[in-house]
Amino acid sequence: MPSVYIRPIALADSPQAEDGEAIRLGGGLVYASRFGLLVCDGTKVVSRRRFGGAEAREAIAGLPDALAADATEQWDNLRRSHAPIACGQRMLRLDQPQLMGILNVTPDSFSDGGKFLDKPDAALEHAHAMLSAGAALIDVGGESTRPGAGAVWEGDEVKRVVPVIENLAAAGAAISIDSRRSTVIEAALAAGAHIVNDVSAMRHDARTAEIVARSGAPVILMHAPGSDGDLHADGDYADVVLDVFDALRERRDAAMAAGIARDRILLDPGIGFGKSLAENLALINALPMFHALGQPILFGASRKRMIGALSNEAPAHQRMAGSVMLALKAMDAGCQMVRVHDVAETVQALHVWRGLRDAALTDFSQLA
Ligand code: PMM
Repeated sequence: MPSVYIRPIALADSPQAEDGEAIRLGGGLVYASRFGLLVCDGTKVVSRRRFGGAEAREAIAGLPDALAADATEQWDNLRRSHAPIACGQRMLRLDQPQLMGILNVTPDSFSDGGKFLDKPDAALEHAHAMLSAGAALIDVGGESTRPGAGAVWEGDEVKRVVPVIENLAAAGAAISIDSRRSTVIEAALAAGAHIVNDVSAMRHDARTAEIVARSGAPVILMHAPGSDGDLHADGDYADVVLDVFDALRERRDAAMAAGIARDRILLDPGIGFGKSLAENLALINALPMFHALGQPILFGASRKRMIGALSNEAPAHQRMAGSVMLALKAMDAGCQMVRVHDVAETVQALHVWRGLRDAALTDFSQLA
């Protein structure tokens, strides 16, 4: 059965820059004016054409019926805006990029492992510093998912994350729990976490979907190729962009089939999880396409290995500039949430980026 994909291939500064051709991507501050329409059968590309925004209906009408319905849905999804997410008293607006600050309470995470384990004061101080610097929410994790990380007993994972979550919740912070274990997720939600961030996209633990559905909490479904123990295994892709797109669509549909409301689901291409440098780069360049899935997009590349690989093997603590660069790339692609370690620096970049976007919207000389 052939499949169809719509990929934005040219971004515009504003709708007036490309009169009648530009659409607003994912309800954010980014516009796209040209698109690629790709039909594939397995690994074979059957047809490809390019079209401007004003020609979308005509381009889609030229497809066989079975594909036209899917393409119409993707076209509508590209322009779908997303309601804010309530996190206790806070509302997370998804019409502009938000920063998620990372707090790993683990012995072995690749960049901050050991800094906050068994040091609750240091962990909380760091979380509060990220909030003061402008993080919209804090992502609390108690298990390292780096390649080859040792397994952690779920009782220990609960003990690591729950006290931190309780404290942050009492302070009114928005919190996500970064875990793939239902017991940990359940304990974290009871302790006051608002959002579930599951790097296995709810494949690791069969109970997770039921718990998320019952709680009504939003869930972030991240792509990783491996199932079970090693999330990084089995990364052999025919085309990494299309394969990750298909996999996220399948997880979105599985979540909805499990009773999770569509407006509770965020998707994440899983940069660095079972992907080579070339595959990560291809995914990052293709980010605007993921709006065609119709869900808010989270992007996380902060301090990841790919930055070291492109910068003379800089160690994790010297990857801030590369991380900010990739965060900006995600903002330019209209991603609604960016997961970062260096909150203050990324907030500054975000503010400057935001200034440019706002100025473009009122720059009528573009019409000249
Ligand atoms: N990366 C890590 C952990 N959790 N969650 C999401 N949704 N997306 C990511 O890219 C992601 C994640 C690994 O990085 P870390 O060790 O710095 O937390």
